[in-house]
Amino acid sequence: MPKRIVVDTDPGVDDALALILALRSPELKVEAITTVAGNAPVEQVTKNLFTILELLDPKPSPLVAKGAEGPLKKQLITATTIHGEDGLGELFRYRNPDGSPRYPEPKVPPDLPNAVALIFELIDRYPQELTLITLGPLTNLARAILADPQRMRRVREVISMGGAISAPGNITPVAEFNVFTDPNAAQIVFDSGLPLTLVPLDVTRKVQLTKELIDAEIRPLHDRLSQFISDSTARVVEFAPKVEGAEGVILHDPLAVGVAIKPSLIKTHWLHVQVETEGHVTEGMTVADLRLIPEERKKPANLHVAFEVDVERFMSLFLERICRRSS
Ligand SMILES: [Ca+2]
Repeated sequence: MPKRIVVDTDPGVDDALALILALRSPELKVEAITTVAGNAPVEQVTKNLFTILELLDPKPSPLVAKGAEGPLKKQLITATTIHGEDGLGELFRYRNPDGSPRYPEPKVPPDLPNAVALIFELIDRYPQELTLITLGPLTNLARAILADPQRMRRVREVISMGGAISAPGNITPVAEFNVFTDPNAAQIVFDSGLPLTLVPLDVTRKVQLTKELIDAEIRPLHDRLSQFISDSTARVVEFAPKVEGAEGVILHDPLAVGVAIKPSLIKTHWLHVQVETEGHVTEGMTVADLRLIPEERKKPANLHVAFEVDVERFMSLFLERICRRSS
């Protein structure tokens, strides 16, 4: 039976690829997608989600809810330098031959439910069955835990893209973007006792969608989705070497979805991890107790942290699902 999934996301160029992967994988049943401010403000990322859903047209269509407008305590910091002004590679630049926009404004329902309310509704409907995959700042999840910790214990598992354990950060020298954006939320989630697998930069940096792969595997498909992938990733592919020191789009969020599909893609360590919520130079740092001392002298572990990834197996899964021809 497929896993019942809620994806909490801030689309986002790599979020879009993660959603395509999730919605095209028979191992998963995406019950709902909830949005959160992160890569761009929540109104924009919600609009981006509907652009993606209109292209994919999944049947049945997942429920959608809109989440937090900003972090619990901080001002919102977006990632538009990487993801473009619209958070999705500046799709407004593209035109059809007749001059009309290639990506017209999607239809966003005016009365979307609240993300936390929808997560609660689904927990009540499917107790002990839901896997929450978080691809953005952990604000919605922290709000849900603060509002009703008992109910949240009925979540089966959480898989979160976030953090940098032994690897450098990507927004500061030590902090990863999702955790840095809302460190207080991340700390609440890490402390909550929920069964959480963290998919940090240590592994996500190893999986990249290069221009060569896009040109060889995706462009030749010549359908609307492959056009979307090559359009939405073009800006990141161009800036990745200069801005991120990467060879292409780093598949942070798709790897978190990959872990839900095939947990054996990663190897994890069971660790005690805390978030720096105050430091001037270390804010948003995920601090893991990696000391070589007896376990009983450390605080109890709270997270399964991915340290190794089978790059080849993930990339072939990713490309196989992404390149499936769509009508
Ligand atoms: Ca994201």
